[in-house]
Amino acid sequence: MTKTWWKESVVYQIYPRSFKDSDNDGLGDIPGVIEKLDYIQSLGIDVIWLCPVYKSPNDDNGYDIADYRNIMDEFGTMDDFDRLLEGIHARGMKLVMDLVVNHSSDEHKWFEASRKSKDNPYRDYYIWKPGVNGGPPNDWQGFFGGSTWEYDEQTEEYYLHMFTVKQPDLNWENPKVRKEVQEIVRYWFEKGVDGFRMDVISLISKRPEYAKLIGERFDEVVTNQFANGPRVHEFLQELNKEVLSQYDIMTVGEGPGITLEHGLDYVGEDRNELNMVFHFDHMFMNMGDGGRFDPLPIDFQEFKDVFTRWDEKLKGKGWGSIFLGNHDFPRMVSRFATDGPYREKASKLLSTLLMTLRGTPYIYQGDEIGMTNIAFEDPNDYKDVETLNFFKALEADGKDPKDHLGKVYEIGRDNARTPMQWSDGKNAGFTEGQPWIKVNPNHTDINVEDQERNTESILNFYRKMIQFRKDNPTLVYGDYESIQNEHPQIYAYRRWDEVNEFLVVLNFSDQEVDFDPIITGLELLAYNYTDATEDLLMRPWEAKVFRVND
Ligand code: TEU
Repeated sequence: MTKTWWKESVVYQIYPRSFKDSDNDGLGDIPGVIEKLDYIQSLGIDVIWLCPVYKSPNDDNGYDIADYRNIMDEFGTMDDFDRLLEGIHARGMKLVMDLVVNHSSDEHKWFEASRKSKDNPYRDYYIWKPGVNGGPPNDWQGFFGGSTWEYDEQTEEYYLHMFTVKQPDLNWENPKVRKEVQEIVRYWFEKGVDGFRMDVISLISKRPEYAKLIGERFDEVVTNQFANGPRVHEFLQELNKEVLSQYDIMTVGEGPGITLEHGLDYVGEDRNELNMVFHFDHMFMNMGDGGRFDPLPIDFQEFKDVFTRWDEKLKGKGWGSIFLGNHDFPRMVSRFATDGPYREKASKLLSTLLMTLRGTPYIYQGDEIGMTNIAFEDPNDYKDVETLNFFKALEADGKDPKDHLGKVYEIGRDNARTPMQWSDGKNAGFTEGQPWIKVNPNHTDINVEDQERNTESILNFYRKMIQFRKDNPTLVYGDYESIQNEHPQIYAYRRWDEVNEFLVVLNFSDQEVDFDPIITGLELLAYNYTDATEDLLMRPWEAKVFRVND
């Protein structure tokens, strides 16, 4: 397996809207990120992934781009961006941007031209179809609910939008669109950007039949009908050949619908497509029959198996990404562990998991201090378009969103979008103004300032674990094997190469567990209880990493 910088990197994801507000308009911004670069560097971060900062009407918080070469006014100017990039590079870090090119905003000039007339030169930049029997071209339902087709009176046709009506899908069949994307990517590389996270890149090639929906379960429809279309690999190989391959950069494709079976087609080292993907096997594993807002309990066995299966699949052939949350999902500690009395131990345990699996770890802002989910009592406090559409659908059904808030508490995207908790002061130190979304009241207990002072804090534990990973390349490249895989509370695994062998033992429960790994010569190196000993009587949410010495 070839060794490269992006395999050895630890990535920190910034959702700029909620990170740090420098001008007190209530929205985070680029100068706010600049203020915090020393903090990010102090964690041991190598790469920052910045969610979209381009011009946008913000129907989906920047995932609807109106101009790919300019910065959103609310976030600052291109000068601010240049200073950010300089500041990142000056600290020996790298910057990965978000590339959102499955769709643009309906306020992009291409779309404004496209919708004008059927013979407009930009018509084919998007996907237009005539209606069928007075209705939309087919019965597809989008990611945020409702038809994927919007009727446009000007030309009496429908356009495709897999997300909101303000996010029309680009037509990748059109070579001019692909050329535009190449030029956008080149523009940012020429500026010195170090890579891209590619939004829903698995969706760019549509199945030309636009056939009737093949099933009811949304995740199955995504995998088999919306994602992994017939030309996706051709398009990615072309982008790679024309632009990506000419720079020393990293790419990670966001891949709803990319299952184990497709993974290597995207990231196989012989494929010349992407370096990594974010698959969603663990993120969507608890989706019930009713879809996103019908969550089931987390199945711990399946959780472990997802990591094991992907490691097995990619080993020696491609590279993985390790993440437990981002701006689209609940807080990882609330979701996969516990935000009750053991929250602190549990956060450290998840950090241990992130830093000891094979694949590049991604930390989402705030997880390094153990930020938790939010539960707003008033539906009007929610801001995410996906949640708002869920409310609208309920209302259309004669239901009161208030009676269904439990689902939003469990799975809604705003859980991860409350402002970063810098201090116990006003608005958690995020802004002096009125924050665009309410701050989590628990910032009085959970905040950076407090954890900076405490040597045993979650924050300082992250610093240690990141350093631990860097000191031990075995944890990056070494082999992986799950131990006593069926254990109901413990996730244990070995990582080894010619130089070293490690055993990681994680107790995912509120109970004490007497674990016997049947391995001897264990030397305790990292742990989340200060008074930990070498035994394997694992206390609640206890995490231990041993070196195996014989
Ligand atoms: O997310 C794509 C995606 O798969 C999500 O829409 C996911 O299905 C959903 O959040 C689950 O509830 C990307 C971005 O990360 C997301 O923020 C955008 O809204 C979306 O694409 C559209 O650009």
